Amino acid sequence: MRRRAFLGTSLSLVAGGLIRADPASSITHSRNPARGGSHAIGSPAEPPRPTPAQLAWQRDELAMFVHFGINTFTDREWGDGTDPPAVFAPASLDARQWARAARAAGFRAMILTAKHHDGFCLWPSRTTAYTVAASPWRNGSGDVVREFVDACRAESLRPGLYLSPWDRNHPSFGDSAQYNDVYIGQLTELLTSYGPLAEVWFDGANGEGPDGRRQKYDWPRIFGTVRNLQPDAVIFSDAGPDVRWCGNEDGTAGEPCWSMVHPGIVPEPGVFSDEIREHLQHGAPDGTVWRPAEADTSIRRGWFHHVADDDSVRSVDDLINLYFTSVGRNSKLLLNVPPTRDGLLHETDIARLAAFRRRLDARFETDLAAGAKRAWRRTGSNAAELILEFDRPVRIDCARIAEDIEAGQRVAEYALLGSDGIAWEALSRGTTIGHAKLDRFRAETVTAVRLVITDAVEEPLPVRLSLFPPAATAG
Ligand code: FUL
Repeated sequence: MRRRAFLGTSLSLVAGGLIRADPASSITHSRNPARGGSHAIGSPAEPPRPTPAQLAWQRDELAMFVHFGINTFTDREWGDGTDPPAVFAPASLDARQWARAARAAGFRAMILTAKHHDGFCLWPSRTTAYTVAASPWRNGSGDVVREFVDACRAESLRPGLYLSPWDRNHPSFGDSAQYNDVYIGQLTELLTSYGPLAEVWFDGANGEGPDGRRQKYDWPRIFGTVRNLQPDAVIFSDAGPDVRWCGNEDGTAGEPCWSMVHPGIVPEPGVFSDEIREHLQHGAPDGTVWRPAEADTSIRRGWFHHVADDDSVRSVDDLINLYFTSVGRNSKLLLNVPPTRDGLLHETDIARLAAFRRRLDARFETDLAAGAKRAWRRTGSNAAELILEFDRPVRIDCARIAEDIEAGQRVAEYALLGSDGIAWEALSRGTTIGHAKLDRFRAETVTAVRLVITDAVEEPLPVRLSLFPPAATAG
């Protein structure tokens, strides 16, 4: 459901604004201090490294997206901003139920659509009358954002908020300077009233305002406002500056998936081209900033809950595949699970999430590599190998490989080989590793395993390798 400007050229960022904070470009570069490491030919002079906030973001691995708002009640995906607040009437909204389901399924963060493209604010914003305060819910004294962040904290989830730049209700939308002030006002309310946020999510979808007016967003000011008010939050958008979109809404990161990018290729959110899509998917081995990819998708066909989709919630197999193509490709999975009109997650979705967790736990329960004898050796300036020897034959069909990304992402090509004591055979081959690379392969019984790194952008450092036996139910 993305609608984006499809442009081949870079746009210059809009200047001016009330709160003149760091421009995005200086934010981008100053937050990537170089630390240690020798440089292989072709690598940047100061190789990018993750900030503590980016590290925490990636280590979450799973975040739940919560699309909820006017559309939930009108059975739409994109409201046009004309639906009356009176339709917003969840009978039994319980954000704690969302958070409990997320936590039980192993999610570590949760992101709520505080405002979607229809402009309806789930908190009582002072910038517009189009909010929950004008709805019958809790007699107009409710605040979904408050209940959401409280529920996240009660369940030890890190809260994040989505604030759609595109606003189909606000009369100033399309009058760029005026709407930028409104948007900064909304952002400021969200960033100052609800405690620490882990992530602020900026959508790239952007249609026209009244009479076809095009809004020019002041991205430097928007990103600067987040940096000033929530310095520990990561900022997500197509263009970062901290976390980038993976380039599709299927929950599928690219192969390779570098955490480094060239910031000039993705100039600002909502600008799209084939080149940009490729870059978002793959990043670049010589990218100059650290900007890992987030893979977002929905557990249902739509982002919002529709009764018609109740029978087509993703299967456990499908969710497991998603995990392998996102977390398992050095990305993070942001899985949308939309509440119903009651304000509760649907029982089917909850059951599916619980089954997903059971399957994941079973899949990764027994790390057979834990008991193996290990040897790591460098075999060249950008090559190395890890050898694992078992004291008895083991049957394996899945590997988790991990680099210590605090020291950057280095490996560019590898092969995983297994030996039955007589001959070596390839189990899997890959390119990048990063935070996690998950490989599934035909089950083999082996007495030794070699991870052979044949290319790296910096001197390869020891990697972690875990090996798993075939699960009772394949996953
Ligand atoms: C898109 C939006 O248009 C969808 O409605 C949804 O919010 C998705 C996450 O991003 O760009």
